[in-house]
Amino acid sequence: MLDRVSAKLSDIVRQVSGKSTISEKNIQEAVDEIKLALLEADVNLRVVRRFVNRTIEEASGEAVLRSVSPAQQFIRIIHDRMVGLLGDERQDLELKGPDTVSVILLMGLQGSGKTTTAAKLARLLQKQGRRPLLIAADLVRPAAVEQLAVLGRQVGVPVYLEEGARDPVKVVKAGLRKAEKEQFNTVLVDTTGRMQVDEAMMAELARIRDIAAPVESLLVADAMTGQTAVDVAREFDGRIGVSGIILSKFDSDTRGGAALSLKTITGKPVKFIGVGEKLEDLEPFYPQRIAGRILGMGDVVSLVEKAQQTIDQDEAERLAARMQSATFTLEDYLEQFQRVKKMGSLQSLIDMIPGAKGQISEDDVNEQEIKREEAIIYSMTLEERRNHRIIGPPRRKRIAHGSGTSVYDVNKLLKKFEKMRTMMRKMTRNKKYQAQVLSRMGGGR
Ligand SMILES: Nc1nc2c(ncn2[C@@H]2O[C@H](COP(=O)(O)OP(=O)(O)O)[C@@H](O)[C@H]2O)c(=O)[nH]1
Ligand SMILES: [Mg+2]
Repeated sequence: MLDRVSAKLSDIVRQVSGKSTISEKNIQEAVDEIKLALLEADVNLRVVRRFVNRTIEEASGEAVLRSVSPAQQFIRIIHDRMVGLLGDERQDLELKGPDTVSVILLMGLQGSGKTTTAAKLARLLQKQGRRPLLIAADLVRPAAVEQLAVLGRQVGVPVYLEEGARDPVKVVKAGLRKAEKEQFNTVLVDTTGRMQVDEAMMAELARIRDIAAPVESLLVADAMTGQTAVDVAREFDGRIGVSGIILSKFDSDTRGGAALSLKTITGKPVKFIGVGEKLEDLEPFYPQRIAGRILGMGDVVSLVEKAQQTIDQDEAERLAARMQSATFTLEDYLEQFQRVKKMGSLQSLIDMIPGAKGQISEDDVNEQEIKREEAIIYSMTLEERRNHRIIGPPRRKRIAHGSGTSVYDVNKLLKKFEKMRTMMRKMTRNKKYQAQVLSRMGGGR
């Protein structure tokens, strides 16, 4: 994934990190190298210029040059800018509540991965407790309907299809009626793609959009096509309206041109990435994590962790506020995992909570365990994540089944989570303790 651009940029970061002082000249040199790396990665020229100007502007300030750790400061700026290119905050799907039908329209060029992504996304949403229905509205490619039928079967999501149908708008209408009648609350519409953006495709999509009134119109764009993906996104947005982008084939994209240009050029967030051909290969897109990966933050952990702490300051403060109001939920808990991954070290989670060292064993935070716990929480509905108390035995069984774990694992996680909450509640009664936690999380700086 993004191996080539990452190799270049992490090299630059490593070089900078070895310096004890930084001059305007060093900054200019490093920025020039980054500029080359980005251009080679097929990042849009406008994006590159903006990145360069802003980085120089921020880094040339006296603050950096006079700073006790100029290299760290500078790398933090590069990191922040990179996160900005990728879209800042994670943007999730904006779906309606479970009692109304939310339509998700999937569009894109032929071969971009629409049909596969429709099935992947349906699978993911079902795991989150929604009731998805797939509609086969690509009637141009002969095998497209059959392809979706097979994929639907594989992920266990029903597919609405009409053999030999000619009019996709009719199919979508009928599919929506079925959804209403049978209480499906999330409808994913797979549509026709062409080799290139053309008028017939746009007209058909516009008709489908008008009758389906989607809450999400997602463009599935092939990451490997670089700037073409960006141009395609602009055209679809101009004509149909795009609410978000799914970057498919991210696993094969070594350059990163699309990922790094899309947000700046189109203003549309990347919401998911396709990371393989298998049906579980769809991941939420986390700008911070990808930026970390691109810059090879894992390799320079010792140096960057400090910088990272500053970056995480807002996050830490928000979290601390939640601890104080004792509303720490499984969702927040899940967020901690992302944070741990981002920082590249599991121990850091334990270290952040004073007194946790004896209480939470190393064993509680091994990679395997984290993966399992993540799977378990992903298999919960939002309601369950926000209020774990409602998770009784039948729900535990369902969650265990959905996450491929056992009821024992689910029980274990819930018990551990309760223990953490209790610990936090104790903490919140003690002001000095709080300050200590905050500072360890980087919030006190
Ligand atoms: N490696 C990889 N292949 C993908 C990904 N998404 C889709 N594909 C492959 O891309 C090809 C085209 O996908 P398809 O869903 O039929 O595209 P559509 O024409 O837009 O519906 C298939 O061979 C998929 O397996 C992905 O994220 N990674
Ligand atoms: Mg298709």
